Amino acid sequence: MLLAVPFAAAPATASTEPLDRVALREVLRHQAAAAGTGVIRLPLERSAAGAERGSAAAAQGELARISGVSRRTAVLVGVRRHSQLRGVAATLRRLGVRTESFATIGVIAASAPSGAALAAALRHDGRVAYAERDRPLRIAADPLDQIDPDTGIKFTWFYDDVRAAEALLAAGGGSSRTVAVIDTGLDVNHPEFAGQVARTFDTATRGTSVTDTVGHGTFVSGLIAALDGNGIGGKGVAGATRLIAVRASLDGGFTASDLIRGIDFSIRAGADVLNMSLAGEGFSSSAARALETAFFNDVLPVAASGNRALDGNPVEFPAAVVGGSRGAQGIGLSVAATKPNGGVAAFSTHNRFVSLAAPGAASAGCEFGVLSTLPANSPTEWDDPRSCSRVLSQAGARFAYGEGTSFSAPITSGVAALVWQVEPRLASEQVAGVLTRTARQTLGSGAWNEFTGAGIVDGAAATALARTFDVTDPRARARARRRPGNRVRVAVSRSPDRTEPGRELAGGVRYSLLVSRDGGNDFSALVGRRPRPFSVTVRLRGRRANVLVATACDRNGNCGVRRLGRFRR
Ligand SMILES: [Ca+2]
Ligand SMILES: [Ca+2]
Repeated sequence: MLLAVPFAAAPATASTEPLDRVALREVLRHQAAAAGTGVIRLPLERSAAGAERGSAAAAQGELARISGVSRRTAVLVGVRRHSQLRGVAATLRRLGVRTESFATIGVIAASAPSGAALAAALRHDGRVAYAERDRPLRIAADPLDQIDPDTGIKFTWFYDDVRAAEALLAAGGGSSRTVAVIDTGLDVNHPEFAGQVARTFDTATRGTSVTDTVGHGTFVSGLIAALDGNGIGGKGVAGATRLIAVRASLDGGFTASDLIRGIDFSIRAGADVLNMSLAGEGFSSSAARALETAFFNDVLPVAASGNRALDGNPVEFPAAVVGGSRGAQGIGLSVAATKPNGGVAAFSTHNRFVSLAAPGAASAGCEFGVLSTLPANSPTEWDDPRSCSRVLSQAGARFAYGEGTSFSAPITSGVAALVWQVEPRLASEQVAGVLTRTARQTLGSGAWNEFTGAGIVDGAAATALARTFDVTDPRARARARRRPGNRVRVAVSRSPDRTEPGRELAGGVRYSLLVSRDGGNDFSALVGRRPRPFSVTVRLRGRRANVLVATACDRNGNCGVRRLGRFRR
């Protein structure tokens, strides 16, 4: 399934440094807990310095294209600061523009009678970080992606391949974590999902009906949560793990705003894993903001790397936003597809953002794949006569094989939920780290490569590591003293890393100093990721209180936080 978002902005978000982000999240979490607030807003100050910097020319080009649209046009507008969201929305409404604000990610979805007036209003508005088109996207599931079930190999080979049984045993049969599947919907009446669906949401109507006429969302969901031992069909890798079914598409086509609405809903609904079995060219700053917001709320995005290796192998999104570069930690996982022999699927998109791999392809031709659930309603894509798949029926329920990185992502999402169950204190990117560290490499020397990433997901090894993973933060130690001339002297002391008995010690403590110039709303790194303690003199700025916070983070990203106080000029 393709998400062809031909946006102009540069794919620059992957360059942000994970440990700074982790430290900042820890500070924001402490703050949110103290204030009793729920969802953490994306720190736009930091985001503006990272994601959008350097794309000014691209942004101007995008505005010029918006300006050239004479009919009704849908645009996504990113503000520089959260406090500006209402004002920018009001400005747009005065122009006759319909607006929908996403307060947590600092984005406004706008629908304007024409592009020209909109572009004119936005071009010189200092509150606007960027504007980008929200184009409709095409359905692009290849009918040849499905296969004939008449093979000699086990229906549920993918389940054994990622050692799901061992992972389920370690997790006690399932996970209390919730996986949100942002897709084409779900057949909630399919017997394989009895009791497995926590919530449903349709991004178009904001209602709860998520009837899946494509089949893709139901298929993806079955790989995670299809019931084992109910006498029909196959089984998902995550056992008794609940789903949030988010329908972002009626026909396999998506827009960036559908995706954002789905991510925003999922974060609010308390999802822990976001499964995105959709991929396409073109980078959306707004979708990147939504995914960064997921990170700050401890939600793990898992995305299909894409199916276009044989079609020019373009870098595809959202996978390239969530996967780290060349095996480094990102905010989530970009998942490639492998065959029963462990080799990578020929169609599996490969690039430096691929994190790891999971089953999602046949041995050869179109005669294999992974088995999952189909909705009762037809015709789905699997019912298309051009598809080489045979649909199986059991007790009125339907099943089929499928191929694609679309199906590797949910297998990974399901195992991620199990890892999280074994060690609930893991942060989202630590769950990702556990999966990549324990992946079984099937290609090359064992090191990361752009085809299978760190290797194939291994549920047994991952849940074993989760039991010994260091989740204890170093105790941050620092002092701040007022100095003449509106200065504060900060001395950061050494923090030996800590862990629990019987666990690994992550070590490698890095020290940072964060500052807020506006009383504690927006924080940025004043000193980042030093390997040794340091002292620094901070000059106070602005009219509002300057808040100083020291952090000490170990190699696993466990951060101790020490608030040094509020200082005014
Ligand atoms: Ca079953
Ligand atoms: Ca530690």
